[in-house]
Order: sequence, then structure tokens, then C-alpha cells
Amino acid sequence: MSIFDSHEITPEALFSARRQFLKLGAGALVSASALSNLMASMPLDKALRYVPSTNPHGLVLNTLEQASNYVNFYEFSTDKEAPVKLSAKMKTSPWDVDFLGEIEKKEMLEVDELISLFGLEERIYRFRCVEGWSMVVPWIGFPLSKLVDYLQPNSKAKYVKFTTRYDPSMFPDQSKGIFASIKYPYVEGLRMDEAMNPLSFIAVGMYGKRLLPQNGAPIRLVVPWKYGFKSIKSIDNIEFVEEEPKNTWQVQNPKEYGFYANVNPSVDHPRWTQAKERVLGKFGKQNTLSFNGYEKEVGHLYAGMDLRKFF
Ligand SMILES: Nc1nc2c(c(=O)[nH]1)N[C@H]1C(S)=C(S)[C@@H](COP(=O)(O)O)O[C@H]1N2
Ligand SMILES: [Mo]
Repeated sequence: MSIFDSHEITPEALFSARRQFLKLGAGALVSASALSNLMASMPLDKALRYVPSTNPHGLVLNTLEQASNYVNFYEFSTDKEAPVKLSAKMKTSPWDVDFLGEIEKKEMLEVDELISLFGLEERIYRFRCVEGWSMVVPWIGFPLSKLVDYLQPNSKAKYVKFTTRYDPSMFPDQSKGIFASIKYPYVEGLRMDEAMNPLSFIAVGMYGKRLLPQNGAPIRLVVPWKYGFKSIKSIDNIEFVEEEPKNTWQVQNPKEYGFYANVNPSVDHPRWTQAKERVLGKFGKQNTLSFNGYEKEVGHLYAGMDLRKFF
């Protein structure tokens, strides 16, 4: 059976397959293994094929309803629920991501190409917003380190800078010019060793399916030991740079937000305590954990740094 016989093949899958055949070159012989890799990477519906998480921290999951109906996505609205409806028609496929800066492979790759290059796995992570709410989400994607290795950064690449798409026809708040809620495009950054830490993750899905628009479709960052604002949504490009990038919230309010944004219950935000958090869907509060519960995995990255100064 040819892969094109199936009536289940979606337009996204065809697009991805076509791109990959074009890359192989006209008339190229396609080996049986190349073909099966290609088929394995093609989503037959919205469900994704991935290696499930063993939930090593034994976390209790929030529901998809909770995680997708209370969001922060300023490009649509500063309201927590409004982005759900405002993003309903967002066109998230095909979606090219540009790779720029101090790397060998300055390429542009479509999200499905990234999926076929790196495969998919599930990661169940705590997620803590600086505003004091939290949740546990089963993300689907691949480790950021796989992507970094593939792009082959050179010795000048000290930081990774992520930028959300700038498209005022897609994002209503971007079309408000000087009346926009924040400066666009949204930018975030990681130090290279943070990016290479096994926890740093690029998500294309959650709860077994593609990301919903309001959660940052079709591709976002997830850095579970940092406040949620580091986990930038709807990534347009990733650039490898020498200098520490100025991230959006630091530019917006440098007294309140820094570059690192590591979850730290003993360093309060100027306007609210960080000692406790409210889990979405639960009554009462729980204690916030140092590095959001990932101190063992990431504490060494900050040895000798004053975490009050580098907040
Ligand atoms: N482009 C972009 N990325 C963003 C944001 C945003 O407004 N725009 N909000 C951030 C904040 S403050 C948080 S807490 C998380 C929220 O992710 P969620 O809505 O999927 O829970 O996304 C982060 N990424
Ligand atoms: Mo946040």
C-alpha cells in the first residue's frame, strides 16, 4: 500500500511528506527504512505517536480542561480565558521555524519536520506561574538538547534566544501599536547550559494531542524549574547569540523580573509572595518548592551564584 492510499491522511501529513520528498531530491531512491521513518512521523489524525512518561516524580495531573481554559497569552489578551475564543481560528500548520545566529545549520524547518527529526516523548512537569498559580501538565515534544545538537552551535553561541511570531493579523494585541499590553515580539532566553539540561523541552503537544492554540501552538518552550513566563509560546525563530538576550518581562519591568526567573520560594516578587501557590482546580495553597521541585536536576547550574541578585 502506498502512503497516499489511506483516506486518513491529513493535509498536514501530506504537506510534511511532500516537503521531505522534495528534500530527498527528485528521482532519489527512497529506501524502505527512510519510507517507514517518514510514515512513522506522519500524524494520521490529531493524536501524536510518542513514548509515554513513567511519571518519575509521581505527580498528580491537572486536566486538559484546566490547563487550556486558564492561560497567559498576551498576544491575544491579558485576560485568562479570552485567548481560548480569540485563538480558535489561529492557523498553526504549516508553521516554519527559523534557526539563526552562531550555528552551522542555519535552516528553516517545518514543525512536522522537527517531529520526524527528533521523535516525540511525553514529559509530566510541574508548571509554576510567577503570579502564584500552578499545574501539572503532560507535555509531548522533544528535549531542546536534541535540537541544539542538530543545529551545531559554534563557540560564540553562549545563549539561546527564542522569539514568538510577530503577525498582527494573527495576534490582536500586536495590532494595537503603542497601546499594546507589552512590547512585541515576545522574547525569551536561556544560557547554553540551561538549554542543554535534559529537562529543557520543546513541546508540540499536551494530553496526547497537538497543542491547542491558546497553549502556544504549534511549538513552544517548556522550562519546568523557571517561572512560566520563560516558557515562550508559538515560536517563530531560535537564535544562538553571544550576549544574554533581553527577555520581554525584564524589559517590561526590570525591578520585578530578571533573566533567570528560577522558581524560588525564598525570594518574593515585589508585589506578592512566592512561598506558596494555588494549584488550578484545587482549594487552598501548597508550598512552592525550590526550583519548582527540580533542584536535584538543575541546582548545580547556579552553584556560587547569588540567587537574590540573579533573579
Ligand atoms: N508568546 C507568549 N508566550 C508566553 C506568554 C505570553 O503572553 N506570550 N505568557 C507566559 C506566561 S506568563 C505563562 S505563565 C505561560 C502560560 O502557559 P499556559 O497558558 O500554556 O499555561 O506562558 C508563557 N509564554
Ligand atoms: Mo506567568
